[in-house]
Amino acid sequence: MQQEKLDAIKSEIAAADATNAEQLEAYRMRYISKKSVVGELFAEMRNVPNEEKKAYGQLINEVKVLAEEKFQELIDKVNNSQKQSKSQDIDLTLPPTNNAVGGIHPLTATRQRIIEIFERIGFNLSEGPEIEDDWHNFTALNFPENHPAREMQDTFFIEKNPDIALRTHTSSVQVRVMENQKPPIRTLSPGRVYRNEAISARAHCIFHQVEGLYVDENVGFADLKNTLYHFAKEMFGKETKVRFRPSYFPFTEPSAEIDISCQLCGGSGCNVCKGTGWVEIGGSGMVDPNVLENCGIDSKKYTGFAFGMGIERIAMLKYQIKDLRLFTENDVRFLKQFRSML
Ligand code: 2NL
Repeated sequence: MQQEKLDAIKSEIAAADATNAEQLEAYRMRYISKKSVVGELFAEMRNVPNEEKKAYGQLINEVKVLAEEKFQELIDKVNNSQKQSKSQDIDLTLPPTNNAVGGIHPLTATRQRIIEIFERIGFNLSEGPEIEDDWHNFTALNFPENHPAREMQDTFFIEKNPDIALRTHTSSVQVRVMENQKPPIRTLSPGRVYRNEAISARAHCIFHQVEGLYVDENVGFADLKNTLYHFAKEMFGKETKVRFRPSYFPFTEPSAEIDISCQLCGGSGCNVCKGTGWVEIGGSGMVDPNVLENCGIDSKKYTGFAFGMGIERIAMLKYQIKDLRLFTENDVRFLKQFRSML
């Protein structure tokens, strides 16, 4: 009698089918839930004599496993058929959804353009760590111990080990190049640098620099000037004028700031150039012989020039961007304006 009942339930389960969620639920109510026929079989356990309990338990457990396996099978079946019917629902006459195509970030575009200009005149690229030691960021570059120039570049130090800092310029990369290579060296090092500054429209604690270094026999200030003339005209247009203003850096002697004629007013004076007709794009100079010697290069035989520029600054001048914070805020209204640069 019992066995017949169980067989009947088993064949019912084997024959069960479901094509939608309601039928699935009906199956669950009939074969899985507490009040289902299978549930009832378990409830009947208490009327079974003790000596038969074990055998009965095994039998009804088989039914339970069967019911559950079938349930999973039906769930999979209904899910799959829903997927299929969804894919059949596609209306091919609808206009396509707009695929948002991104653009090149203005800093990336500016960096790439600078690299392109210098690569064409024989500079290669070099990279180095953003976490630097005192030697590569300061000492090799002729910053004397306790010299105020070290404070000039509000450095982020590691509190526990003041020998380690976030690089304040990419000159550290060029120190590494000079330590590891022999002249002639013509290298360009773009990269991220860090200074402990309050963030404003004109300053940020994280920004980007590109530095160039040329070391060989008979490199002179005329080479420096001509290289940067060439760069300014390629980057900003051939009408651009360049002037060098005497300056000071610990690692160059002599040193000069690089100015170009104002892009906005062409030199007649406006609020971008504060009426002077000139805007600064970076600094430069002849590599101090001490720096060459610190890096294992014979300063009697070799001379070199170097320069550094802020990539944000170049991008701001080129695209008339008034606030440095725009580069890092990732406001799409700003970024969208550069979408055509692909
Ligand atoms: C600036 C000024 C400069 C350099 C960077 C340099 C590197 C070595 C040796 C000597 Cl390894 N000099 N770099 C030289 C002069 C100026 O940057 O205003 N940067 C934004």
